[in-house]
Amino acid sequence: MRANRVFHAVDSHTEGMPTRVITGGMGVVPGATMSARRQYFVEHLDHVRRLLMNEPRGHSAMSGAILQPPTRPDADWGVLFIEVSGCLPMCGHGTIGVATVLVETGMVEVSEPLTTIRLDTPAGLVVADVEVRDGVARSVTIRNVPSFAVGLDRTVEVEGFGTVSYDMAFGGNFYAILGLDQLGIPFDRAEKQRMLDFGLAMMDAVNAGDRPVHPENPDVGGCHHVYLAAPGSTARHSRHAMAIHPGWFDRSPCGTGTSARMAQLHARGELPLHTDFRNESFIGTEFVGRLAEETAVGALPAVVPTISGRAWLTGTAQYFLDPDDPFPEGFQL
Ligand code: PYC
Repeated sequence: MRANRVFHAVDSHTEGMPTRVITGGMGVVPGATMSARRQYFVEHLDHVRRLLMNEPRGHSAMSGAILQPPTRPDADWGVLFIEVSGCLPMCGHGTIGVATVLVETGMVEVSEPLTTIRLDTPAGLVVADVEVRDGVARSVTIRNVPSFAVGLDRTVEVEGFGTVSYDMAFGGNFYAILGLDQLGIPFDRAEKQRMLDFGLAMMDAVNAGDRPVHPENPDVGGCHHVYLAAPGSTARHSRHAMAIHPGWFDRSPCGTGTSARMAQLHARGELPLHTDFRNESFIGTEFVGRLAEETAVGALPAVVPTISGRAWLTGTAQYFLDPDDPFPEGFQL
């Protein structure tokens, strides 16, 4: 065996969606904040993301997180979120996966029945409350970054689909939110290609026009996620397919998407604080969200969401890069 890179990983899934947690082999990414480290990683180290997420080590819907020492004194660990799509500011299913891995591998001090872990993410501090029984993480509730609606009832011309109306909201990433009934596409896995085609065309149209940018962090911008709500979805229980750039669906109910959806429903006056919101993924798994308090981001009214879900460890691995490997950054088909 020859390797000029070795990465240590604990693999997990959160309600069906993988989080490959990189626990060693990365070193400390330069930067005074996790947002600055994310920027540095994107500019200088993105080949590591591609190696770990792309085929043959990953697949077309792969997702992961790189553990780092925190950059702030009130956090236990720093986290960079990586995916086939890029390096996200925040990832809800990834945070639930990271918290579960930290508890079950003993990388944090564990207390039962509740272990609180404070995570330094590029989008800000995220607190994870892990319910622990017999050393096992049974469920995780994260307190996400402030989430807000950017615009309601916007319209955009989407090539091949006509004029579409949507809401834009932020929950750690930006989400275009609309009902599938508007497109006449049934909520059926057999229709997944049509949903993806629409989602990607929608992202292009939004980013060419009303491209969203975070009011307090210009490095966070663009719409790469489209929340397609199933017919019959309500402000208490929503089913959806989440189309993500460059062309895959979240298997989990998407923590940042659930946060954005709750911020949108709150802005519409349909979801009050302290009320359960059940969000179902395309494969039928569920997160339960709640809005803990109102706040503001810049001039925009915002809410602080909590998201509860479960994750399971699926294995440990060391990923090598052989110096003769013809695909040192993997590939996508
Ligand atoms: O859970 O926030 C999330 C997420 C983002 C992209 C995939 N999952």
